[in-house]
Parts: sequence; structure tokens; C-alpha cells
Amino acid sequence: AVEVFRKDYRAPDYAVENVDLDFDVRDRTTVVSVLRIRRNGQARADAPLHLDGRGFELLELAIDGLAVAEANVERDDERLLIKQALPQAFSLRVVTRLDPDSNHSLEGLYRSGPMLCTQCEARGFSRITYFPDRPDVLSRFKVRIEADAQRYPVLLSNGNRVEAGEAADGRHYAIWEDPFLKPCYLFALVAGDLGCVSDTYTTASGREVALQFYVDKGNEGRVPHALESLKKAMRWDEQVYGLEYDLDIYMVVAAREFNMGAMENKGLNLFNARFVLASPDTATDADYEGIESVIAHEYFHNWTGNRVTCRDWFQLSLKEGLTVFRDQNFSADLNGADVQRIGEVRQLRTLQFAEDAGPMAHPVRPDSYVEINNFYTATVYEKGAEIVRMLQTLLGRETFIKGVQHYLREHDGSAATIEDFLAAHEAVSGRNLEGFRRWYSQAGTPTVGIDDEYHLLAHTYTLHLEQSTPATPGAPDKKPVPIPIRVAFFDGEGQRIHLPAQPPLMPAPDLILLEDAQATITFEDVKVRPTPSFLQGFSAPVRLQFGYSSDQLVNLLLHESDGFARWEAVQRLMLNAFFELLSGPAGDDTQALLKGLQLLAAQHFDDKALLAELLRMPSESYLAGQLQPLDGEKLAAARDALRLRIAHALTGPLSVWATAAPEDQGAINVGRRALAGIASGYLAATRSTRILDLCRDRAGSDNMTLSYGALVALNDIDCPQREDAMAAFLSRWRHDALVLDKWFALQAGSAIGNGVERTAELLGHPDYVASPNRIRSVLGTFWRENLRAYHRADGSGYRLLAEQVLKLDKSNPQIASRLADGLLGWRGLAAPRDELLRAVLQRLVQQVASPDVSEKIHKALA
Ligand code: DPP
Ligand code: ZN
Repeated sequence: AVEVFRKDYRAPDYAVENVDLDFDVRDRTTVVSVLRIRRNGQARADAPLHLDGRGFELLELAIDGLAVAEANVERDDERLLIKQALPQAFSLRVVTRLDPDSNHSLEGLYRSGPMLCTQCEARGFSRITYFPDRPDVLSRFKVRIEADAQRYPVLLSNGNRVEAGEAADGRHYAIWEDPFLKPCYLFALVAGDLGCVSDTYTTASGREVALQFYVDKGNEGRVPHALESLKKAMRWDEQVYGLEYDLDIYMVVAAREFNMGAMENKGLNLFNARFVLASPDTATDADYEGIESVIAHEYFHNWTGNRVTCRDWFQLSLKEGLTVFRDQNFSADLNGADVQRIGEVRQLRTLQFAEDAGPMAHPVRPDSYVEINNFYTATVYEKGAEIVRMLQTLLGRETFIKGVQHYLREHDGSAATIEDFLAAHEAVSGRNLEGFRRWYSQAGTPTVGIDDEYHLLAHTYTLHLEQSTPATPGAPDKKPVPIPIRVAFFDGEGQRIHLPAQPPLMPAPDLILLEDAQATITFEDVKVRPTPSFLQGFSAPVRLQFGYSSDQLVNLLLHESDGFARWEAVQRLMLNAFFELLSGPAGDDTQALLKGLQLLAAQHFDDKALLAELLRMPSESYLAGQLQPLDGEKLAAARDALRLRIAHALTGPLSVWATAAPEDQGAINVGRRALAGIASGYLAATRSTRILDLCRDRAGSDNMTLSYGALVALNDIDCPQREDAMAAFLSRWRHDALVLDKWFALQAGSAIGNGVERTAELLGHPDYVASPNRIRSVLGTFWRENLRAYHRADGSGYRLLAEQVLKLDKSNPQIASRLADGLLGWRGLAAPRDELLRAVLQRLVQQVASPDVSEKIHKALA
């Protein structure tokens, strides 16, 4: 595989105006593709035709009805070049034969349970036929599908169904036409035996849209939540961005086997079933929220991604960062901004900050890649969304939305760049975003350091700010970026102190804009020493260093009105206590945390979901990013000690919260259940029989949030209640793949016993199947959230993961590559683990075949 560079981009020589596809589905599937091609204006008359293609059998290749002579063809594993003289416009006919049943990469056309389906982003279309597989080639698609009527009653593709009928030998067919121009990565096809749930939606301008959800038969009852979420998303996009849906039908198909979360194919979304199916007994409140957000995300792509797509894959964040930002806003509007924001920041810090600090660090708009599938990352998605959020902060919401609308108008029906997006915002706002562009071009997480000085006699208060960004692989020198820091000040009693704006450094009383490497702000006439609250709402994706005292943190925890800032204060208290317990007995920092939590517990809280977040301990994977060098066993032990301390200090209120666990769905109960789950987790650590019994009983609840919460609480405690509850859960849910995934994740994440051996046994469990969701449940949980086992000092955890990566490397490189993330950070590990993991990598690099895994391991060893 070769490295591709952004600077080498060239517009395509040939446009594909029309794509006519005919799928003849039998044991094998034969695809006849007829393309109407035209040479682009700027291309030379002798420009060869570049086609991508792999993994199929080629039966025919003809231009204007004449077979292309071998002598005029140059080909390798992934490409074919036609070098004969070509007219200005011509037709290309390609006939290929596919074997979807043996395609385990889950890219191109493959089988998932009772259906054949496609996944084409980023380059899956060229597993179906020869085609210029690049997003700046936009075409009109017409698709005919013919298959056995019994086995494949449902035949779907993009756009509108224009014809359907019987065919010979018990077969039938359907013809679909998509009136919109689209790149081939948005093509989709489904042939299957599926249940359907339908509804309608009337757009703001009064058009009726048919909504259809296709799921495994028997799962129809689990569709309503996804369907309601879709209607909410459609309404929200009309109300907030003025964007309406544009086809007469919108379809969502749920697949058992799917590498990603979901895929925004025009008019025909394909989803990982876990982001469609939900009922109170099988899905947790968190699953419900995940479905709402992914349904919205894919729907929002219809404008930001489909109507306007990306010129090349370096621009991926153009659609993904913007669309994540839009789905985040949607969820915040629906469910409350504070808890939503806390979840986003937790995710960003755990996944993206780690990526930015590791061997795969890359800018949000990368400069090069070997395998584009490796760049569907937290950086492109989540940091990309943070950049869009900062843009909104700088321009103001109203101007920002106008900028998005302007960008969509200017580029509708075409393939655009991040530069186009920024230019649209410059045009509507009159602002110069020159410095802001560096957020897209520079990898690494900036650090902002702040010192303050208060002069008692002069009544002045001064802030010294500085920023720096650490070197990342291949990019040692970093420039300052514009960092919006939302800020508030409080007195010692938690009353707000209002300090005036000081443009340009402080354009508003609640906003500092740090554009240079250093800056100083002095406030006059400040009567008492302020407690500053920096980075409210996490206004920029940076690490903020400020020497908060414990009193200041407790002050912010109790009195800040910004939910994120309260959470940030308690996170800092928890981290301080964690580090104290890591190196010795509890002392001042632990006391300060416990005191703060006790005061918090005494406060009145309407927002139970926020209270639950404030009480939640940082995850193992988050803590791992804080600890260099990393000793996973020590980390897990210190975290356990912290949990037990909190449990003892708060037993009274925790017991009250643990028992208040309503089963009714309603929004208000979501917070109560979250709180009950957190509280039982703490209390179980005390091993009180009462709480262990309660958890065992609750694990049998008909409400999955309560049931799963109880199992999580029991999961690290070696006791008969855990054994009973786990066994009962397994036998109750053995036949439900999505719920069974939860059981497997619990086993792989448990602190008890020998976690490496247990995880290896899980892979041979009679109920184990190697679906992407199951693999993630077991191996993803193992390496990310069971640090005690994964980082065992004998290296057995690393060897287990590497074996599985190697095995999947051959069948499903995308999933293998995701798992390989667990193997990359050897440099940050405490001895002897660093050398053990490096040795594992050195062996693995000789053995892997896929560019996906190989790119990552080479970068890790470089
Ligand atoms: N389907 C993935 C997403 O929506 C990739 N486009 O983010
Ligand atoms: Zn997306």
C-alpha cells in the first residue's frame, strides 16, 4: 500500500454522468454496470481512464460495445488503467461476479443474517465493480435488483422505487432511481427477508415523506424509539438550520453485522442494529440516547455530507466534524445541555487526547494516509466537532448558522473542502479566519497554562496566560492557535463577581480569546480575591493548567451554574485524591474530595442526571491517559481504593439514591436510574450483604437500565450474588445478540480472578460469535477498561490481543485495526511492559497483511 498525500490532489480527468447498475442475486451475484463517461474540460485528450476495483471476478470490460484489449490495460491489485484512445464521451460496460457470502470484510456487498447489504464508505464501492472510487466523482444512479422472491422479498436501493414486478423462476425485481447526484460511497443496496415498520412525516413545506425501518423479523416492536428520534431530527433540522428532507422516502435498515455505527447512504441508511433496536427490557437509557444521536447524525448528513460532499478523504471532517457538532446540539436541545456536554468532554479526553498524544496523532485535516479507514478517528470526528463549536463561539450562533447555510447554497450538488466551509463563514461574518485555520492543520492538544495574582492593597487582579502545543510525529514545531476560554469569577462564598470585558483579548465579560503564545490581563478595582472558573462549557479542546486550591474546587463544585464547570471541579478533586492514593495513604486531597462530595450530597438537586455525573468516578481508560509511565495494575488498585473511600464517606445518601430506582421510562426517571446505578456501584464496594442482595434482585428487573446497572455494580465483587445474577442474565438473554453483548462486556471487564484467561475463554464460549459488536464487547472492553488484566506484568494481555488482531487482519481488517489501537502505546508503559509490548509489535509487524493494521504498527514502532 502506498501513502497518499493531500498536496497531490488532482481533479478527475473523467466525469461519470450516469451509473446504471444491474444486480442479479443468485449464489453468486453478477453485477452489470454501464457508465456514461465524459472527459472533463481540463483533461488531456490522451488521459488514461483510472478505475479502482478489487476482490471480484471480472467477466467483461467494454467501451462503446467493444471489448477493451488486454494490451490497452494496465492493472494491479487495486486499480485498472485503460490507456487506449478514448472519445470525449463514451459508455463503459463492466460485468463482475461477487461472492458476498464469503466477504467477511463487511465492505462492498456482504451477507448479514437474512440479507445482503452494502457498505461503501470509504472505498467499498470498488469491491463491487470497477469505478473511479473517489468522492469528487458525482453521478446519477439507476439500480435494478433481481433476486429470488421467497428468500429476498425486500429489494432496496437509493432514491425512489420506480418499478417492481415478477421475473422468471419465482424471482422478482425492483428498479430504483436516485434523482440526486452522489459519489459512489453513498450507494447502497439491500436484498433480504426483513420486517418493516413504516410511518410518515410531513415536512415544513407540507411534503409527505414515507419513513420505513427494516429490521430482523420479530424485532418490529423495538423500532418506535428510533422512528420517533428520526422525526425529531427532521423537525429540528428544519427549525434550527432551515433544512428540509428532499426525497419522498427515507429508509433505515438494521444489520446484525456492521463495522461502524451507521452509514448515511442517500435515502437508505444502513445501521448497526444496536443503534436502531430498543425496548425498555433490552436497552439501557444510554442505549436510547445513543440511538437518538446516531439516527440524528445520519439524518443530518443528508445535507452536511450528501447534498454537499467531500472533495477528497482528507476533507472527511468537513462532513463528520460538522455533523457530529449538529447531532451534539440536537441532543443537548432534547435532553439538557449540561449532561450532554459532560459526556462529550469525557469521550473527547479519553479517546481523542490519547490519540493526539500517540503515534497515530494527525491533524483534523490530515496531510497523508496509507489506509483511509484508519482516519475515521476521534480526531476527525470529535475534535473536528470541537473546532466547529469554537467557530460558533467566535462568530455567534446566528452568524454561524448563516455561514453554514451559505456554504450549503454555494456548494449544493458538489464536492467541497474545509477551505470552502471556512470561506463561507468569512463571507457572511466579514471576519478573517486565517489563524483559526491552524486548528485544522496542526495535530496535538494545546496546553493553556494560567497563573493569577491578586494585590490586596492595589485591588488589582492579573491573569498571565500562555499556550503551547506538544510536538507530534513528523511535526515538531507548533504555532499558537486562537483559543476561546469562557470564564466566570466567584468570591469565596460562591457569589458571582462581574469583571469587565477588555477587548480584544477579552471581547466579552465571559470570554477570553487567547491568540498569541502569551497574554496578560489586569483587572482594576477588584475587592476580593476571585475564584476563577476557566473554560466553562469546555469552550476549547485544550488541557488547562491552573493551580486551583482544594477550597476553590469545592467552591466551584457547589456554586458554579455551568454544569460542565462543576463536573470539571470534581474531576480535579477526584484526580488529586487518586494520585494521593496511588502513592500512599489518604491525606488532604482525599479529605478535600470527600468533604466536597458530602456538601454536594446535602444540596438539593432537581437534575439527578447531573448529580450522577458529578459522582461518577473517572474511568480506567481516562485515568490511563493521566499516568505516565502507566502501570495498569497499580492504577486499578488506586481507583478501587478511591471508590471504597467515597462509599464509606457517603453511605447515608448513597443508600437513599441506590434504592430510588423507578422502572418507568419517563425522562425524569432516567436521572434517578443513573444515580441509583452509580450509588449501588459505590456501595457494592463495601460488600454489604444488603446491597449485594439488592443488586442481585435488581439484575432480574424488566428494565434494562436497572438490570445492567446492578450487574455493573456487582461486576468487580467476587461474591455469590454476582455469580447468581450473571448466570440468570445469561440464561435469560442467551438468544438476544444485543443483550448478550452486554453480558460478554461485563465478563471481559471484571476485576475478579484472572482476567486474561477469562477473556481468552470468552472467545471460545459456546455463545461467542465473531461479529463486530461481540468482538468489541469482549476485546475492546478488555484492553480499554480492564487495565489490571490487560497490563499484567507478564505481557499475557498484550499477547492475547495481538493474536486476535492477527486473526482478524485476514478476515476483517477494519475491526482488526480498531483493536490494534490497544497495542500502539508501548512507549508510555511502565517497565517491563514497554519492552514486552514492543516485542509483541515487532513480531506482529512481520505477520500482518492488511494496510490497515500495518500502517498503525509501523507508526507505533517508528
Ligand atoms: N457512517 C459513518 C458516519 O456517519 C461514516 N460516514 O459517521
Ligand atoms: Zn458521520
